[in-house]
Amino acid sequence: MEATSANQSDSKSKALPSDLLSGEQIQTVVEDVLACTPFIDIHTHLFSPAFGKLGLWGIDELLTYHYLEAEFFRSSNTTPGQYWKLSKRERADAIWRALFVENSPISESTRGIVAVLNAFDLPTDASGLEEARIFFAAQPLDEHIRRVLEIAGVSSVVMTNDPLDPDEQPVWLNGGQDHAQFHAVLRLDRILWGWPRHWQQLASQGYAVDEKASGKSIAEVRRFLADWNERMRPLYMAVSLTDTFFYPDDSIASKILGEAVLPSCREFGLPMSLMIGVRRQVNPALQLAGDGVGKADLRAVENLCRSFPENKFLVSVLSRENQHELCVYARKFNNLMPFGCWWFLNNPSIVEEITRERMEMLGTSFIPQHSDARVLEQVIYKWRNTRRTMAPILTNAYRLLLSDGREVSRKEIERDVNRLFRSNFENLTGLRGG
Ligand code: FIX
Ligand code: ZN
Repeated sequence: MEATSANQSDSKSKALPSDLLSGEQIQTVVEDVLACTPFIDIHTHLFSPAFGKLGLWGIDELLTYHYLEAEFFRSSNTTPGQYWKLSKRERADAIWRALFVENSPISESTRGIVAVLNAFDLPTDASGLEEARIFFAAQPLDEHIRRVLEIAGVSSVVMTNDPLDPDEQPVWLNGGQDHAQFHAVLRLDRILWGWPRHWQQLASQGYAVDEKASGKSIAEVRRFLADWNERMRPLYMAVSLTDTFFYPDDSIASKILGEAVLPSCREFGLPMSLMIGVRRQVNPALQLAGDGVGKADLRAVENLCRSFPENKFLVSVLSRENQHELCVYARKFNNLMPFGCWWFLNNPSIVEEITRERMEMLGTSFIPQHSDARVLEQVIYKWRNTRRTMAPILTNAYRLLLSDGREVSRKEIERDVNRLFRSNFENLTGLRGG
């Protein structure tokens, strides 16, 4: 429902106190408040410098992002087999040629690259690749991180940290990281749905667990979580789950989730993030780009929220068809916080649809977006798109409020934007000054 100009003129007739806004003024103020409010990026795959090569940045990483690889294979005769034999630089060259030279970069992901190059005043036309390489190679990382987050309007990012990742583990076992703009999350995919392949890793670290997660296994998993909570100081625990995920069922994942993970979350005061709806490796030849989406049975979320009222759940669902249900469940359970337009949903047309619906049903009691950035500079275009999409949605909401008979002030808009992109998450995690 769009606010019409007729009722906006009401405000013109009577002189408004200085802090109250006319219908015309609302858009400019909304855009300004969105631009001035530093966001907390609650889910990324970025790493602070302490993690060395795990942290991806620069033009070759931007071009070989799995979103672009998926698009590359649609616009090139190169087979995945041939592509994976190429070096990172050769892959980037191939993607640049196919998506930025031989075709117009009008998809959300290709436009993103153009926006990043433009943010650094680098050429965005077909000849721009070499100059971009020279520019990024010359950037001192710490300063570059600070600058990129500043351009993106992001005060801090939340990482995705896997305690069983052989590249990450040594960093945490040797003191971890304390970068003020990078926060940790305890990601539990390998322990929950990856148990059959990974329980031995826990056993080799001295935790008395077994394949069936029987005997002392649950208590030992809790001991493992306590050790890593101490080591990582995570803001929440997290897992991604397929479209076939259900709770409760007789799977080991269901058992560990209900008997170990959620009790430990309660003990440490941590929310549990569930990202539901991926269909893993529908086309394995594409590797990271090979995952798909499926509609999930969200009664699993209903059962979890009802069965564990003391637990806080941060939930994002991948299927467009699950969005309305998630909103309705959030109206039933205040321990459920919907967040983000995840992965294949992170396209302006779909973000707009989901965000309008959430605002109509939940007001400002949800977290509209996360970037899911895998390469540092991606935060620049992903948050630019989010602000661009949010502005007309918020403007319309306030204009409707005005036409329904209530004045709107800049202070209220600042409070609401702060809640959507900061305090909802801060209150959920206890993060301060993030
Ligand atoms: O599970 C996840 O956290 C997903 O976001 C990733 O696995 C996925 O590959 C991705 O990058 C989505 O944007
Ligand atoms: Zn992710």
